[in-house]
Amino acid sequence: MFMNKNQKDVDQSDKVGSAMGSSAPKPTSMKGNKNPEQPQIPASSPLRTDDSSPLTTNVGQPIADDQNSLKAGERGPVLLEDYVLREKLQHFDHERIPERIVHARGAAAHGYFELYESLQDLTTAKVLTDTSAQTPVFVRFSTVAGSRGSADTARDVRGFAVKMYTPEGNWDLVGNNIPVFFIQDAIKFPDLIHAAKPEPDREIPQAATAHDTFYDFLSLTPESMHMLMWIMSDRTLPRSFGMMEGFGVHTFRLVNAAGKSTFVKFHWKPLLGVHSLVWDEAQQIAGHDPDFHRRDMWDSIKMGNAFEWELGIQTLSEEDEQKFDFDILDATKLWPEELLPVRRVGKMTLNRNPDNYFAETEQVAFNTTNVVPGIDFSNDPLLQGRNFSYLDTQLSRLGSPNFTELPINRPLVQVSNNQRDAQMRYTINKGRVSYAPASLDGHSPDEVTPARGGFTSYPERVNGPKIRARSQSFNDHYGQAKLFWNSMSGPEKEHIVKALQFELSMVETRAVRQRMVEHLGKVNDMLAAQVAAALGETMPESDASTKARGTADSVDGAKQLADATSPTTASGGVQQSKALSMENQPTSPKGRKVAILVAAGIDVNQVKQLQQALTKAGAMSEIVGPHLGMIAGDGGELEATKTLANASPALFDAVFVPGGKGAEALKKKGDAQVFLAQSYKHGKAIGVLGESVELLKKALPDGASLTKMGVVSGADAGKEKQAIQNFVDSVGTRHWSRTALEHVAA
Ligand code: HDE
Repeated sequence: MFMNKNQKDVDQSDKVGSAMGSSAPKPTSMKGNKNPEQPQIPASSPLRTDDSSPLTTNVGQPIADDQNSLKAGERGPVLLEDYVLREKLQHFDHERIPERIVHARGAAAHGYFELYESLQDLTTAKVLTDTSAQTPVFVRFSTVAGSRGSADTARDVRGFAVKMYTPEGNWDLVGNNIPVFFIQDAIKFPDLIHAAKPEPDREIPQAATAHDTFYDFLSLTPESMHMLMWIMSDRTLPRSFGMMEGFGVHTFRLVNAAGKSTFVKFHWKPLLGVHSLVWDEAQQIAGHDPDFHRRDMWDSIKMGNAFEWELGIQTLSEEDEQKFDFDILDATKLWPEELLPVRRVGKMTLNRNPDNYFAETEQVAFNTTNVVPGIDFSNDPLLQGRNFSYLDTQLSRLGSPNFTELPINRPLVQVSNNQRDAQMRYTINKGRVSYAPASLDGHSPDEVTPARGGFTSYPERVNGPKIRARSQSFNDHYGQAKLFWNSMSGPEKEHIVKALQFELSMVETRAVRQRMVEHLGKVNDMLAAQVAAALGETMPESDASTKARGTADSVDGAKQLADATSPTTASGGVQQSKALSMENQPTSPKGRKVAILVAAGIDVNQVKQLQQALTKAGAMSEIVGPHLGMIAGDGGELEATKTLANASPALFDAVFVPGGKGAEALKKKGDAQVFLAQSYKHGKAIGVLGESVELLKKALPDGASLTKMGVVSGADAGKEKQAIQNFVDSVGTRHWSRTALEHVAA
């Protein structure tokens, strides 16, 4: 019999789980799990092939000719007998599964989670108590509204779904990069998504909320106002998946060995800090590189820059459930960190790219009900609805209840129960018993008591009438929207204003625009006035609105907005929360990308020094030349990997132009000037040395700040080294207070 070379190593036994793809999480890293029954993943698997394998059909027959179909004569008709052709085309015809109705576009990576300190006072979950374990994880990031083929940088919430392969089964924390949600009850979710998705008659617009149906729904759903502030903020334009926070959103429970329950909110805090793009950049990137985020993650991990987050928890005792002026079961509310601080308890590292997009990233199936003993649900009505929805979705998406047997979805621990059969059953169970109670098989598998680690639901006392209603305590819809607005810096507020001006200007129905302005007026006068002004709508006269209209477009806009605050409610007395602003986030050049503009005659030593310093700092760079390939410079040659025609400044975090004669040639190039002007306008670090200082001057209008706020210029010979280091240090930072921004033509 012919045997594929990968097959010969494989354990061919019919033991449960004996054949998992090598793409599955590697159990070897799970130090804590000593279960002898645990399936061993073979180093190679019959499910995996590589390019050097002999070509076969799907049942292993060797194929001699895969280039020509079987014909009756060289010029004759193709024969139905050609099973090689039919198998290949039929496989192809069925190569897609239904895309996710939400979160269709995503990218994922493997990694692991390590706990800093045991949380045994709060929970029995091994993943949160065993500090010696390294728990494998698979994390999928996604946009919500767009289809699979849409662009990464659409203004949208990002999904942040974490699957942990723990010794007690899989724990899925299916969260977002925003801590709250649009609606309070799951029964409204289909309406929300129908309103956000392309309009059903015209299938327009793709991956965008800027249209009538979305704002029609929001304007009639005041509970969405807090979330609206978040989605109009820079949070929906992340610079990188690795520079986003993650949130479990809902209130969950932790339950300890004594059966005591504590409410908990989960957070992921990125070690690279939280950073964003600007809207203009995001739009350009959608054209230049729709795969921007997935490429960034792939390249970063490939070059050894793992993405890292700390797991944070906010906890609240059962006794304090009713302590605040917001309801902890309401997913449109966050717990201000000033009120309930985040305790950082562990670290997640993503350091391995998937082997196969479809087998892993597309087929991974998250489910909010995948919790482990010691973690339980609250009565948040949004979470309760999700607890039905995810399994239901996976059944229709993956076509069979056996999707849990796919390598990426399989837990690393033994699965044993009496469930059998169904489409695509992969496990070969042995014996006569597939029911319980059963004496024929020694009562195996048998239930596990809670004392021995079996999952048991927290016995919360529930008593109430059967009723379709919402608690009064869910009624405040503007308090935390104000808290968020108050907490933003001037430039962040300006970005929110501009986002709303843009989005609502795309709404054709005037009544919807007006309703939205009215809602904004309940958040902040000046915010509403500025949006109203751009829409040509009127606001009731007030001091703030008159003042705001006067400054709608002025240089001082951000400064004045910084002072525009509103007294809040539903926030436990916290009026402003530093944790909500991105202003004070750590910055570093790590994971950033720098464009180095060059032309013949450029100073090659400066480029080499810069590249060295960037590599040391964990940053990437590309040489952008007049053409691809070698460019002769002063002191050697450089290889250009991009050209001004295919490298938009939007794809880079900073730009550097070395000195030397080449600067003269660049000065004559409009594209080079636009490159610098746009980088300036978007607040990015700019480094110009020697002769290139003149190029920058030419690119910017009078009054632009040339020597500070992220512009590093070194005209003096001998000071280049310091200038290069200063530039590298500022690569991860945006400089919002630059002057003359509105005069920059880019
Ligand atoms: Fe989801 N959501 N969702 N969601 N969600 C899905 O499941 C749903 C909600 C989130 O990378 C679907 O497998 C309902 C909140 C992420 O594969 C579906 C409700 C949050 C992902 C579904 C919500 C999320 C999904 C579509 C309201 C943040 C992507 C495909 C009750 C806490 C997971 C799928 C991945 C995916 C239903 C609300 C996050 C249809 C009914 C709130 C990150 O089952």
